[in-house]
Amino acid sequence: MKHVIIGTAGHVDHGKTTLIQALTGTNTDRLKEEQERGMTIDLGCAALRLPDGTVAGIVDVPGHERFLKNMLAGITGVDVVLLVVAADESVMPQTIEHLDILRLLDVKNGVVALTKMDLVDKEWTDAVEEDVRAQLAGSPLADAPIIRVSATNGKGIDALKRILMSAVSRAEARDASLPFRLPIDRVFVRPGFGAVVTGTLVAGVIHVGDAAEIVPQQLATRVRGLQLHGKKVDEAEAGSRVAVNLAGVEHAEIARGAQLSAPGALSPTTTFDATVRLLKDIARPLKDRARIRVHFGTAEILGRVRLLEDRDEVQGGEKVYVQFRGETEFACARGDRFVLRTYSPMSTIGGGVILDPAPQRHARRDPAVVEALAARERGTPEDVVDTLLLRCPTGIVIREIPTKSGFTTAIVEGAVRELVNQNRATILPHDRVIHASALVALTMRQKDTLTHYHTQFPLRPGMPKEEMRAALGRAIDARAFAPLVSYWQETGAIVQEGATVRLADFRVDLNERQESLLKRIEEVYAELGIATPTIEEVCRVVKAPPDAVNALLKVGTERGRFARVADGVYYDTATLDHLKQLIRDHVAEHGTITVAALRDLTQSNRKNALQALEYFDRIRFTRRQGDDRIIVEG
Ligand SMILES: Nc1nc2c(ncn2[C@@H]2O[C@H](COP(=O)(O)OP(=O)(O)O)[C@@H](O)[C@H]2O)c(=O)[nH]1
Ligand SMILES: [Mg+2]
Repeated sequence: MKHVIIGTAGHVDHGKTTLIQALTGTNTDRLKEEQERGMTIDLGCAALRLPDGTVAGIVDVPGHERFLKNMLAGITGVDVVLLVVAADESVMPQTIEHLDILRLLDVKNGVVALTKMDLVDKEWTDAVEEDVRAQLAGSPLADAPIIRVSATNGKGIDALKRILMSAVSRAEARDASLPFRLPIDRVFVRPGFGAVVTGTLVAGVIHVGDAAEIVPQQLATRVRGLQLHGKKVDEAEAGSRVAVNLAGVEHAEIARGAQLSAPGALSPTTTFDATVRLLKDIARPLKDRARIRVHFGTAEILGRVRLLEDRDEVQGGEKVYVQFRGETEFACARGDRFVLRTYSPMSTIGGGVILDPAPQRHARRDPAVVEALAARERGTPEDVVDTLLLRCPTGIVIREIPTKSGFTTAIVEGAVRELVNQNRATILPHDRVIHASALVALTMRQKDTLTHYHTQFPLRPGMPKEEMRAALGRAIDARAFAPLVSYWQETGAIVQEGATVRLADFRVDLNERQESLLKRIEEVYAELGIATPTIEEVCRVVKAPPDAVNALLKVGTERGRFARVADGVYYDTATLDHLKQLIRDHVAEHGTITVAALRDLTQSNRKNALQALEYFDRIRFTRRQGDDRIIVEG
């Protein structure tokens, strides 16, 4: 199912909140102060069930100029805008400012509601509609449908729902294949559950149990619970408004503006390179070093803008490359759109697109810097491959990239090399490459999984590989898994042994009771020698359950005190050494040894002697020649 967010826009008191209530039955003014003042101050949300059964999330924003900062936080992640204009007042200053913001953020899919129809006559309305149409001309909403409604008497509400439905069906689905990312717009604490953050999931899919990170604070956390439109869910997809209950973080450590993301997907930064386009009608040109406010995601960051081209100021309507240097840390990604506002008095002057979220400090007037940014804007092979890798969270075989990217093999190889040099990608064994952020996320999951396993089964030497593959997520097939395991082994994070893996620093640690039990088990084996006992026999003698005996035998084998011959059959090392010596002595005298000879030497039976010799054949100590065996190694 497609997930779409509808956001309101428009001047204060034009009836946005009342219209959302008429559409959904929800009063989005949830704050006491909002209800007392009859005015939206902060973001509110609701769910709209459309005639075709789909449910769209709604974000209701404040229209008042003083709360424009909150409007900007709310408009993030909006797919369809519902611009509300009161028919009795027509276009007002924030109608225009919000339209500017929609243009700067490239929100093109919208519907205009001419509301409060019950207050005006038809002639007046026709004139207002003309006004509105003129205002929309040249904006991304130039062709948006205009619907006449009244929230008071309900006229036009059903028609508006149908128009919204078709806008929702036209909305482009957000990218669920990218690492998840949620700009946080609200943080609160639910007693007994801990911190909850809300926001619009702008990319990816989030699951209960996922490891996550809060950036720029870089707090590691885990998704404890998820709610979508007030209902508990196990997962949520890009384009949903979600409430996320987080484990292991204090709500006081988080605030609006931070982002919740897949581990490693975002890094804290104070600087970005970007394109900026100024609105046509601005009071003053934008000067180099001007102190400004930048709004992206749900954040507002103060900082200075450096003009990178050979100029000291920019006029209205012009487009330039800039470096923004923030006064605080923040999290953003390439491709994020932002709005620029002057420091004081606050007014919206322009906006742009982030081209590099973690650049070096550039010298101004350097044509090479400007050329590099222009190339980034066009989309270099590295950028294209980078984006492709982000969509393959378990990595990709390098030779599959040319067809997926449209670049030649040589260009792809160059781009991969460059990404590896910049630590944005890592080459795995088997000619695979993986995005650095994806590798960080998988490595964290691997570590968590193994740590959990070792805690749960402290006596087992390692986790079966297949079990670990399943624990890492559905998406990891055998082709993706083997190179990762080899990579982790090569980097010293884990050790592979047979069909199991363990953390490199994990050791089976026995307590005193277990140590003494292991010693007693060893004595039982040493005493019986070649006549190896069954597990049941050992259990009877040492008075311990089979689970414990089996686990300790594995530990003993790990430590080199036992050798496993078959399921449930072991020799202790002393017995093996003794048998080897007997065989060596016998062979020294007779040249070979037979089953019967070993049976007599050990005063045992044929079955035991045969089992021992077959074991020695297997470990290539002896080799069979007819009825005889010779020694082949030490
Ligand atoms: N007569 C009439 N009044 C309306 C209508 N819609 C909203 N209002 C009133 O307009 C005022 C502002 O509405 P509100 O929804 O808070 O506007 P917002 O600031 O855009 O959210 C309130 O007093 C509403 O009762 C309508 O369709 N008809
Ligand atoms: Mg309102």
